[in-house]
Amino acid sequence: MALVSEYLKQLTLTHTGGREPTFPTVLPVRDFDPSRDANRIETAIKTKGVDEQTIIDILTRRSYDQRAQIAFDYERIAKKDLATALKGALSGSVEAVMLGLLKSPAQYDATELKSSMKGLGTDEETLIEIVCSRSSKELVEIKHVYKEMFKKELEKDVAGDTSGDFAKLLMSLVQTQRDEPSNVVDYEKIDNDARALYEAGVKRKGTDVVTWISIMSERSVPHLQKVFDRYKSYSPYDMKESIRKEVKGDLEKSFLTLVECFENKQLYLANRLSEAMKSKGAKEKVVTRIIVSRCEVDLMKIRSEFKRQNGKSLYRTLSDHTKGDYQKALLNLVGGDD
Ligand SMILES: [Ca+2]
Repeated sequence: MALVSEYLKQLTLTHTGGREPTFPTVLPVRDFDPSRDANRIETAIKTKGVDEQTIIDILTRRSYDQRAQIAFDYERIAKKDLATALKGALSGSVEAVMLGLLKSPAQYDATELKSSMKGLGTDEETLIEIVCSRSSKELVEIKHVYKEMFKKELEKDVAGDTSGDFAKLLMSLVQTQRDEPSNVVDYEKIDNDARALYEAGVKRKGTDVVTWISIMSERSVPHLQKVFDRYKSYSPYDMKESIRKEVKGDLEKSFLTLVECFENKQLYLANRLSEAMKSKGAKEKVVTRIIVSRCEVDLMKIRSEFKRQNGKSLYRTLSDHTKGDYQKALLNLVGGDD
């Protein structure tokens, strides 16, 4: 019970200022002293063989705002940039986690998007995960930060790296035209959209993808949840089955990701984590990305969905699938066992 009340207290603290409620596992530490932390990190970096433990314990137990203050003080004290110093001191997966933590969630997502489109070939899986699972508010901020960091429009990079209907869908999502949720339930519009989705797909030969894209990228999430429910009164297949029958490849994956996120985004991310850990050669990048990007957003909810779905906690599963400093860092970010 003590844990529940602690959690509710944290929720109240983070649920302020008209922002979307968050369900973080990483919270600001009390009695925060950025220059003390910066000095401890500098000592840890200079220690022979590097004191990784201290670096991990500090950076995984501060909020992003606090880490930014530490980075600021570090630069003043050590006369060099913290990210550069960490690159020299750490390596591999734990380095990726620590560098990720120096970025805000939007900066981190922007960086992941950029690297998914870098060089030859595109990492469509990452592109789909981020673009299809982030809210409009998150995407607006990601676009802003993307331009700041890379001096290019996210839209332009996405358009240059994808093609066909897949490109059209991603572009519509990146343009963030989604309605805000309304207090008024428009039953006529729900019925019209459900019928339009059916007529554009299962009812006809081929698929009118443009209609699917416009409905799924412009309507609010609560509206779409009701549309997919209504959809079942027109179509013999539910929306996800219809997507599997009508389209293939990256377009199919994107539509499925969207529908899964409309239904329960944290369950989608929990399943991504679970699959990434099951897959041979453990997809560390996926595990790192989800935990780092969501630890101050909704990782607490992802944790409960994970436990509900797998019967085993995220904490225990990570303990079994990772090791060393990387494991320590992830377990700190996950925050506890369920
Ligand atoms: Ca069809």
